[in-house]
Amino acid sequence: MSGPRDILTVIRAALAPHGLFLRGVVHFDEGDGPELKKGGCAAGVVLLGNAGGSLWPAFSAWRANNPDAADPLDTWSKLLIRPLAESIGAQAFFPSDPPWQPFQQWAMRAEGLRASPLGILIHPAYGLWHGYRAALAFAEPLPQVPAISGAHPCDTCLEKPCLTTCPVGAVSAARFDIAACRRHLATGQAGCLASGCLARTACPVGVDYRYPAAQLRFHMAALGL
Ligand code: B12
Ligand code: SF4
Ligand code: SF4
Repeated sequence: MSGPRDILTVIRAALAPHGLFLRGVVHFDEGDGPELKKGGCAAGVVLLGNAGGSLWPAFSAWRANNPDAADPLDTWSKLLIRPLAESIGAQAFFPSDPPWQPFQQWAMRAEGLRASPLGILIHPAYGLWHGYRAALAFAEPLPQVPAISGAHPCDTCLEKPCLTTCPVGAVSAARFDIAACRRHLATGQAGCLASGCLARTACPVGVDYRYPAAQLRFHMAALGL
């Protein structure tokens, strides 16, 4: 039987070929974790996600063979992660499934990240170019995984170009105006739909992790729906 540290090794090994990573581990006080189907609350969750375009080669190869799949990125993630969860006695939660689990709060606790003015969490290395694909919840306590240490990049970014680049002013420190953004995307003429959110792209952190053009188009099409 695998010990807790072995479980993290098993998870890392199972996901690496698909461009997904173990992003961090959250430890809950008794009763604070998400409720489990088998009863009780989780003692911890393991966050899984992508850094930069890491998932794109595996995902796009799968998609080429499954062109009609609905919600393709969620479907692909579930096909990979549900069997893994079952094999190691975990329950999988997915970020887009209602009721929404607090993935960003979990990521702040697990990885020591903070929010950018865009609402997206910023990572010191990956910048705004990362995301979460699932959380594996366990009834038993999990091993410690160190959080990232270091300064919050936005604190030392004096010009904050992410707040001044949106062509329709949809982005402000107070809120993200999704209706204004979608109206703009619906015109189809702007750079955003074709080459990604200009506000996100304006950030100078993590430029080497910027998503490949096809992935940017895929996410923008989903946001514009
Ligand atoms: C609903 C939602 C949206 C809504 C926002 C509505 C709103 N005001 O909350 C819309 C459709 C606008 C949206 C857009 C995007 N989203 Co979104 N979204 C979510 C979702 C599914 C639920 C958020 C929620 O309410 N959670 C429940 C609460 C209890 O959890 P929480 O951790 O406390 O929630 C935090 C967020 O709500 C955050 N927040 C509040 N307002 C906004 C607004 C935006 C734009 C974002 C990103 C976060 C955010 O503050 C909360 C406190 O920390 C999450 C996944 C998830 N389960 O959290 C993804 C999520 C937050 N989104 C994500 C992303 C990447 C985006 C987009 C960049 C996607 C894209 N296609 O480009 C855009 C942002 C565009 C931009 N210009 O910045 C990522 C963020 C990853 C990261 N690095 O932090 C998440 C975690 C999904 C994932 N799979 O990784 N999103
Ligand atoms: S442009 Fe500056 S303030 Fe905006 S997300 Fe990037 S580092 Fe943070
Ligand atoms: S996608 Fe374009 S319109 Fe929407 S918030 Fe980003 S810069 Fe603004």
